[in-house]
Amino acid sequence: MRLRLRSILVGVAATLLLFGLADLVARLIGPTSAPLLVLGQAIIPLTPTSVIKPVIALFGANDKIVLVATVALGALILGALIGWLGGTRPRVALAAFIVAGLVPAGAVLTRTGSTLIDVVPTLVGLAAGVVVLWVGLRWAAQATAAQAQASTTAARTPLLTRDSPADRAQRAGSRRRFLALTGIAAAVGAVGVATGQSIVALTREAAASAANLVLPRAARTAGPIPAGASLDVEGIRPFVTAQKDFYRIDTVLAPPTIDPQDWSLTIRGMVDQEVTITMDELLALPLQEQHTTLTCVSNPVGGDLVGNATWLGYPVRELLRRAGPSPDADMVLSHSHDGFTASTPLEAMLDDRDALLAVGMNGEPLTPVHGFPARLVVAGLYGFVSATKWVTELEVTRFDEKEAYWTQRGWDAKAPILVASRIDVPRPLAKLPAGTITVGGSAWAQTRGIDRVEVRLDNGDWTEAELGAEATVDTWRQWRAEFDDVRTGLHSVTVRAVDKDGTVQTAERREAIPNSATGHHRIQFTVE
Ligand SMILES: Nc1nc2c(c(=O)[nH]1)N[C@H]1C(S)=C(S)[C@@H](COP(=O)(O)O)O[C@H]1N2
Ligand SMILES: [Mo]
Repeated sequence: MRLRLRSILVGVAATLLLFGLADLVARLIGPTSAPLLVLGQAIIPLTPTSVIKPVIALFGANDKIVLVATVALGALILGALIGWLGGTRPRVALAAFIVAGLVPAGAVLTRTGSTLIDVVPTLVGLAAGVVVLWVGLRWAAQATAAQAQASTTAARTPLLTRDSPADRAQRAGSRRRFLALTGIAAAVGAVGVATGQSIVALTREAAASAANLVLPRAARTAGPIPAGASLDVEGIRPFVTAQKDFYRIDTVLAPPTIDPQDWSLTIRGMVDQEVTITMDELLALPLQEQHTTLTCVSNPVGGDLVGNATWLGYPVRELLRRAGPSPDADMVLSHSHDGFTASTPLEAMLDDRDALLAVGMNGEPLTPVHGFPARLVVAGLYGFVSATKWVTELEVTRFDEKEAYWTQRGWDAKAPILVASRIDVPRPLAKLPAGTITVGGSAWAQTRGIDRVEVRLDNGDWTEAELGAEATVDTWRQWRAEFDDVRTGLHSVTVRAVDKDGTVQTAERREAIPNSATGHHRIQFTVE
């Protein structure tokens, strides 16, 4: 093995050890001190829109795994480069490793709410990494030198073997101890990353604190969901989305752990008086239930970033009234525990759509990933401008004064949900028996309601689909259609919806930024 290759191995092993050991130590101190997690989290707000956009479109809710894997890969590559450098300049490599290791340490320390002890896992990992790098680079040089000496000796005196068994043993020994060092360091690192599982641990921790909240009954229940809202189509997405199946989009690797007893919401800014409400106070208010479909602006045409639930909460309007918003204000900038913000038109929080400060979802407390202990739900607006999870503050302000998280990154400041529809069955590229083909899916135009859904086979005429009963104008509607005697071969089916304002879903293909993707969902299938 060449020196460069050995040095690269040392660099990679030292890096793996840094993160893995730190992850293990973080289990004792608290998962938010794990450098891999903190580094991943710190990078999210810095990631350019041009990178986020395709990642969300491609990976959806798996974007977090992709992010952490990318950070880990980046760190390993940097470790490899440092090792490579160490082949000739070990001191420089060591300095570079320490400087690079101080980046996660700094990220841990500058995290809001972190204390000095949180940096311990990173420093332990860094110290172990430094030792492995330093010793490993020396041993790599010795193993290589011994090898080189052996081959030059052999080359100079091809006939006479001056290579004694003692020399050979020493060479093998220096190679062996080098391999043992890098192997053990890499193994400890890999095991640490695998068993530390800081993200999983953090999510579990948050779930445990959420399990204790008992919700009161609704003072005003939502009307029952009509039986006809669910159509009998095999494979269609259920009308109510279970919390565990509900899409998740946010900018945190793991949800914050919030004790409901410590939570409060403050309304401030352009108001007559600041108002703060605690969880006990909120739960003592007459809560109401509401069926509302939530939609993400990043949902690609035909995508899954949409879900429907029955929410339990208190109308934000009533809380805003207590504070008395200024007549000059036109926006509510909601802030979350983790620093995310959303800009919602003040009007949408005051009108009769009953924007909710929600604590429950489908009869249970919110799960941590969906905003425990409280979030906003505002019908008719994409989640990024309305549905703040872990909400802690409503700042009454103006659109010409403040910008929300995603608006600063190129998305619109106001984003009403566009009329949209999706085909659930048949699945793309399904193979179907000849005869009658059943097509089904859902369509939504929150606050206006769906007027009709139209489908067409191949390039045929648009025909009207059968609609499921409407629960409210704020929920999606299922639809189904049948095509008889479809001949064998490849076909396509296309869907479009029309809302009750008469707006026809546009066929124009547009990307998600700044205000959601558009275009008709079209799938292909084969009749055999
Ligand atoms: N605190 C916080 N709230 C947030 C977000 C976020 O990143 N952080 N994302 C928003 C976006 S973009 C959407 S689409 C919805 C998604 O809510 P869900 O994850 O419960 O489906 O939450 C919104 N609320
Ligand atoms: Mo979103």
